Amino acid sequence: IVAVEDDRTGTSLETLKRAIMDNLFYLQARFPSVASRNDFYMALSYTVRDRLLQRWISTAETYLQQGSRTVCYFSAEFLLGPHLGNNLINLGIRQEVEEAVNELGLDIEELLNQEEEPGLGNGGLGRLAACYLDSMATLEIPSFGYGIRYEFGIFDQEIRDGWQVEVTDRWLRYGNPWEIPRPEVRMPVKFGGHTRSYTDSDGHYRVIWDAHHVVEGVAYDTPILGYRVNTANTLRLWRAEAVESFDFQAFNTGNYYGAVRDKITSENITKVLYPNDEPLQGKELRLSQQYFFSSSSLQDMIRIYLQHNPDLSKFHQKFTVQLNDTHPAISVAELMRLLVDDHHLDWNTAWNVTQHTFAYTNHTLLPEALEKWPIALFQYLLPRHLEIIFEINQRFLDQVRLHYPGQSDPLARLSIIDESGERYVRMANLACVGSYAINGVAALHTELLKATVLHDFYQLYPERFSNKTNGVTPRRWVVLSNPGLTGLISEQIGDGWIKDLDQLGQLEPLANDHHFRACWGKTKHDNKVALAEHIQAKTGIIVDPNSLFDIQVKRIHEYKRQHLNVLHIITLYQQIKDNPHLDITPRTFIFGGKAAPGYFTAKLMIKLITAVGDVVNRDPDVAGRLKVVFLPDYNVTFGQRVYPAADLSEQISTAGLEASGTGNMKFSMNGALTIGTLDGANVEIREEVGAENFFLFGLTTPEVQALGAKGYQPWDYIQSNPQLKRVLDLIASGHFSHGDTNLFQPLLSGLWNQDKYYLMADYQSYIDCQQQVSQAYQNREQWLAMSILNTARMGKFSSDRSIQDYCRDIWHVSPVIIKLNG
Ligand code: 26Q
Repeated sequence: IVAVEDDRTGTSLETLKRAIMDNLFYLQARFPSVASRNDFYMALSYTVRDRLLQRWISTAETYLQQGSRTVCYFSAEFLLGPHLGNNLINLGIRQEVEEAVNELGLDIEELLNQEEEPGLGNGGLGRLAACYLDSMATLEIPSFGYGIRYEFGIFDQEIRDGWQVEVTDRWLRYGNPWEIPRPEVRMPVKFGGHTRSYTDSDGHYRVIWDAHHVVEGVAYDTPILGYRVNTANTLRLWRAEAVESFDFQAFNTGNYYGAVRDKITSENITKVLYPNDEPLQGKELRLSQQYFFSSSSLQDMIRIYLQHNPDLSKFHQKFTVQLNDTHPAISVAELMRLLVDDHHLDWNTAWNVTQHTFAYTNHTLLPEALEKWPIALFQYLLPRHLEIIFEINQRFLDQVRLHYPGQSDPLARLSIIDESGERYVRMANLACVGSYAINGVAALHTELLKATVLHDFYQLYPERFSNKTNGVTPRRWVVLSNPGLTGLISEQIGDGWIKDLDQLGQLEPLANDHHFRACWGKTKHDNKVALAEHIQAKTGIIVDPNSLFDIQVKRIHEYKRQHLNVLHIITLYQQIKDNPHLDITPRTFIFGGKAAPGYFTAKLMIKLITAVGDVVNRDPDVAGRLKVVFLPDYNVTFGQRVYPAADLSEQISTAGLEASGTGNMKFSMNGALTIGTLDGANVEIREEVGAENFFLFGLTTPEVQALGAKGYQPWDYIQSNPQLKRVLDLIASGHFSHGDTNLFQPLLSGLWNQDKYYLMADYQSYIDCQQQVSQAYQNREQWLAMSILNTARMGKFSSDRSIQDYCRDIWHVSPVIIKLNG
């Protein structure tokens, strides 16, 4: 007889098999003979979860006892990707579980594929938050993630007739074995109404906020296990529930229908993720979401703090909050409100706490992408916060005036309130004023921040600024997604690199080793074969694994210039049409990415890619030498298939516009070479891998700026480049649109007239550079050496390095080692 603990935490073959069958019976209520694949997935997931919980509980107990300084990562998005495979890797039981599953007559790959990924983010920013949670747990840093439990995550993308169609993401449909609901952890969150003030018996001025309605935040926890450590941190996501208070009932007497309708309105707050990665228009529901999760999280932190510490004036010594962009920036005003109105701290003490609690990460340089909310909306939804923001602003501007006597321009730019037309609250300004640290996400990005969008704040508070170059977790992005490469590397240098990525440097000498190159090439080829099979299964398109896999996967955006990639494809196509016997490096162009549903031009870019593919893939002159594939529904799961199979990584944004990029890092880690501009983290990747192992093209940021300043005329470039003109004309002729000459006009006239993203200026440089890529690929030995060196030199881009930088320079937190209890 096995004890309960052994039974639920043991990892012997027999214990695992028994646990899976127990969970199938007692949690899914199924016999094996009637169980579906999903039932088995659930049974296996609960088996793995049991083995997490022991660590999770020990971690929570240790943090409580030690009262260690803790990081809270506030983010409106956490793009986690599937849990099962990752937890198997981090627990170190992948092998044992695979055996147990086999002996039960099941297939581990099938079970892994059963998981519906939690797509609680749009792209880079949300995925960065997920990598950071993995690294914080692996580095044993006391930390919480705080965010929103969206019932519907990022939409599923289907392609119909070449166009994007959005389908609701019902990820919770069959249950989520990885979350633990905490119905007893509930935070009231107020909205609307009015404020009034009075003076209390001790002569203190007090404000009361009589809200229009209250919503409750209910906690749902997901354990985040580190790699081969006992630390399992918490991601706490909030779900909105209606409160049925006495008032609520009374208010709705005789109006049962109305009461239920109001309940639905409250619960709308956490229904759906906004699928835009830019604040297109200031929507009330979006601000509600931001305030809802900021308030719930801060109240939760104060509750935890007060369990051991009565004195809130030292709150910032126990907690630090990282604001992932301005989406949680309302937290600055909310912490002030909680401290002053609810906990009766005086303003100066509260401001000292607030200002020493928050740190702000900026992720964008586009001025139009800076979040701002109309004053009227604020007044209506968060009347008390507007008062607090006015007060913060007045005191802040008084300080600024001392700095700039008699000058009104810097004041107008620094003010939290934009008064140039309709009045707005500028969230980036609120975040800067309320934070002790401000950072960009790549070296170039931070420099541009200091020089442009946050220049005035840099002048005022230079000591607050620093760079923290992004990173990605090698656990998910190499070990989990690329087991072949992982095995090959570990055979040579051991497995220390998984937690210390700089050790990949030991691979460098092997770049010259003929046998190792061959093994490296074989691994890549195997991954390409697997991707080719997936492509055929999903799209019916047959691609050749011996061709160069040229891949661009990321959100569809004009500034990311997927259409520049298409111009290259059409250029090659035309060369083949001119000379069908042309000796050309066979290529497979693979695209993936979602467009914001309201972003017409991005959707037209998808249609252009699929339309060009339809013609090129079928043209007998091409004879299979070029293939163009748009893979629908790019997400974390698909990313895990695609990075390991790439030869060439497309990182071709207009210089100065991509804050960092993180896909660029995932590709290089897996041995792809990059064709890219000097933008975002590309600059640092090229520095690390060496200019000779990176395909650079295009204008630099200063060149883009200079060209813009002198008056950019795309026409100059088109007129003087017959090849370019032919490419544009071929699209315009309807060649890719069944003769329809109007379809792509919006895209084409954008390029002819303003060409905001300088495609025409960068076209020839890109084409020439691609020609070098094609040549380099012909020299297989040389290509393999470059590929090995790319991986070997990627140590810097582990998110472990990023997190260590944050810990040392900003958070001032240190590891806490967790011992297992019991
Ligand atoms: C804001 C307000 C209203 C609605 C939506 C939004 C919103 C949502 C998501 C605004 C921006 C985002 C996401 C931005 C994002 O993903 N930025 C990327 O962040 C990465 C991580 O730092 C960088 O690598 C990328 O360069 C940057 O584009």
